[in-house]
Amino acid sequence: MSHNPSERNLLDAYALAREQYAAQGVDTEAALAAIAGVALSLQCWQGDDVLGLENTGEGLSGGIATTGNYPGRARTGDELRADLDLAFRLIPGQHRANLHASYAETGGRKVERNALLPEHFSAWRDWAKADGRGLDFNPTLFSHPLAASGFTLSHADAGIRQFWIDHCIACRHIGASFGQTLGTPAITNIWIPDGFKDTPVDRQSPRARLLTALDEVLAEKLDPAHNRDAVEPKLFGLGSESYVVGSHEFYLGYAVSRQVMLCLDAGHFHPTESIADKISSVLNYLPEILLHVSRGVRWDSDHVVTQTDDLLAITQELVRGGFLGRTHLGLDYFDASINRVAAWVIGARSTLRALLLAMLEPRQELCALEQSGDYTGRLAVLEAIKTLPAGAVWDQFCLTQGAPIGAQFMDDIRSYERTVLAQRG
Ligand code: RNT
Ligand code: ZN
Repeated sequence: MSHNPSERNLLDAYALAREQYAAQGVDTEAALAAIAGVALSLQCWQGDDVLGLENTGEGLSGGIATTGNYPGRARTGDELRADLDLAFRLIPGQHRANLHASYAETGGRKVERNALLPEHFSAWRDWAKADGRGLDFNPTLFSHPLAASGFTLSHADAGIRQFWIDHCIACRHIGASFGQTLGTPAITNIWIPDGFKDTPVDRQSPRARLLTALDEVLAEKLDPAHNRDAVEPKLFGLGSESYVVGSHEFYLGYAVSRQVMLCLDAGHFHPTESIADKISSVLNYLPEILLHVSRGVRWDSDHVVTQTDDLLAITQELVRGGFLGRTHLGLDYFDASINRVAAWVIGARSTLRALLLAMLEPRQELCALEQSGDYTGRLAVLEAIKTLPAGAVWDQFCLTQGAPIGAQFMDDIRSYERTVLAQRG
């Protein structure tokens, strides 16, 4: 059905591209080696519309939402892992998986979130271990009766606050157990939905409570070889339009003063505000950051990531600034209106391609122009390089990694949809 270029043609195209880039002082082989070293963390929650495996009948809450009812949603851990396996096969490179606490597997027994243990994630851990894959983790402070008021770690009730503090502490231990077993630290990221729909009178008390709660969560020092912590700010959510306790300023101050990672989610700011410009700022004060690569359309809609100017601005910053080694890259979107496995594959491939594009810039030439004050020349080069044959280098990357070329991955997705997803009823 698809008309694939022959491998010979791809190799020829790459040889020409390599020469053309070399003429600009760009080493495509170095770029290919660099992109092969980038690990993206794939959000497990794209596979099941953020519903989790607790089977409590709680719908998704917390001011985030999936729309669409494409058939084939994963309903069990095994289904979700099988779907992820396919996605990983269709994405070039070696990548990580990102779990939420709501994906615990407790063998049908109800285990409260404050009592979760590493053993409730043993299937995930064994699965990751078998593939040499890293795991990242997130406490789940939504879709739960004790989050129904819209407040968790900043709740005015000390008992509810304590429940969520204990949940987050349990999650850090689960993250550390992943890191220990898998030999690569888990990034455990705390995002809470807390906020008000309408204008609050007291903006300070919830923030003071959140600060104290976070200090309790993070009190125990864990080996950074096993677990590293991140906090994720947000401007607003559905139902928390007027006030979010964990705002950007709140968490920026928190992260810097406590030296934990800040998680910058591309959808969590004003629609025209880019996280690209924040990276070089916050890295003056923090050793590492976490990014949630996402695509907001008019709001924090968590659309599948595509190769937009917004995405390119982020990847250019990471590469130009030499920040990749200090940045953990997670994908964060959830679309239930298209094939969910394809959603992972498309977003991950676009993110990697955008990174590769940034790696193919003639950095030395651009920096020299800028340093000499030749901003006309800088603009001319930045525009001219947009049509260099980056596609041939990307194809070469896919080829050497045994990943499909172009949209060829849809062949496998369609056959999986017929044989597996369609059977899920
Ligand atoms: C919500 C945050 C958060 C979630 C996931 C499910 O606005 O972006 O990262 O998307 O934890
Ligand atoms: Zn996020």
